[in-house]
Amino acid sequence: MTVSGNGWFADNADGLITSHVHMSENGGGNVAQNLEATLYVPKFTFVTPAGCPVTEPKATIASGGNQFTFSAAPTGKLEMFLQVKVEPPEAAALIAEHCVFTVGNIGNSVKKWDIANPNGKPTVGLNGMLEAVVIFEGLPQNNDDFGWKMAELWMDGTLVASNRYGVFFDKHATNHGQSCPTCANCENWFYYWRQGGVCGIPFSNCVFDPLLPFNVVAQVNYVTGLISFGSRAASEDLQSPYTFTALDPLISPPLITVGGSGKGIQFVAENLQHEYEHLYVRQQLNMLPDSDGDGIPDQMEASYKGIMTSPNNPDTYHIRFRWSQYALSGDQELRARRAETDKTITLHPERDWANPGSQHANQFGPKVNP
Ligand SMILES: [Ca+2]
Ligand SMILES: [Ca+2]
Repeated sequence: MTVSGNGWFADNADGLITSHVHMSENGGGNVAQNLEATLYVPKFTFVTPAGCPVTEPKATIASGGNQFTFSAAPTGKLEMFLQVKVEPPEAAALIAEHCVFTVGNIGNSVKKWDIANPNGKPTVGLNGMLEAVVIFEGLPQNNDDFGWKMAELWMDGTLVASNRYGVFFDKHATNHGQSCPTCANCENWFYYWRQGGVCGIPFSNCVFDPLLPFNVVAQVNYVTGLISFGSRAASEDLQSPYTFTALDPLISPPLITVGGSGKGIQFVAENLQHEYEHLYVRQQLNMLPDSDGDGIPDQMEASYKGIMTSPNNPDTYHIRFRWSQYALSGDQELRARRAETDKTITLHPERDWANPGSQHANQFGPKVNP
């Protein structure tokens, strides 16, 4: 006898099923003498989830997926339709009673098996499928509660099949359900990326503001130091980097290129560095003169952040040709955009569980280094 499956059991005419029968060459064992028994050596293969969620991410709602995302409903739900194919298919109905599915917990999200699948007990589907539906209600408290999980099928206490899958949150939904320390109705990316230390969002002096005008990605209040992010602070700037031209022949070089070009968590970090830069030069103004009133003190105009601007021209590189609001502070905005490429904020794409995001099939933002 060759055993090629990953479990076995015997079935006889009286319906007796046992997975603990011992066979020997001369017909011994504990199957009653003179009874016919059929020995099954079933093979179990996960159909959903299937494949590697890291190297072959699939977010399909139909069977075959391996990445699952909480819905955007006020109480977010994550539903998984678990399927294991049994070969030979006729064995599925015989062993279903002996099998149970398990799936990983998702923090404090509430796990509920479908009424047809108490405690993960499978039902028998077409073509030898063992199936179960499990639902998680409510998003978890912590960023690290998302991520890679394992679905398993056990038969009489023995693990017979397993497959990894990923759990994600809807990036722009506001159903994290937790009391955000600064803004309870912030979008999920803001809550979880900050909670999980994914891209440098500070716990103090930083809020999500849903009322920011569409053309304002982020802004800083110079009096309070409060940085406000809008929904688009986690998107990308499709036009950046930008090149500007100084018409003053004394300025070198005449062309300058500034601005980050990151997406997702990297764009958040770039926006943070941009606003931090505005705050920094404003603090210098408390001590230093600023003849042209552009927010860059006179003595910093010559070379600060590797940029030469005129102490007598607030917009040396004519940023106002693109954005008129910077006519009186172009030289400061130029430095803030240069700061976007400082890259002094550490990014953790391996902790980004947003959909779309760094690790999702809907890939957005920096990928995890192999
Ligand atoms: Ca100045
Ligand atoms: Ca200037």
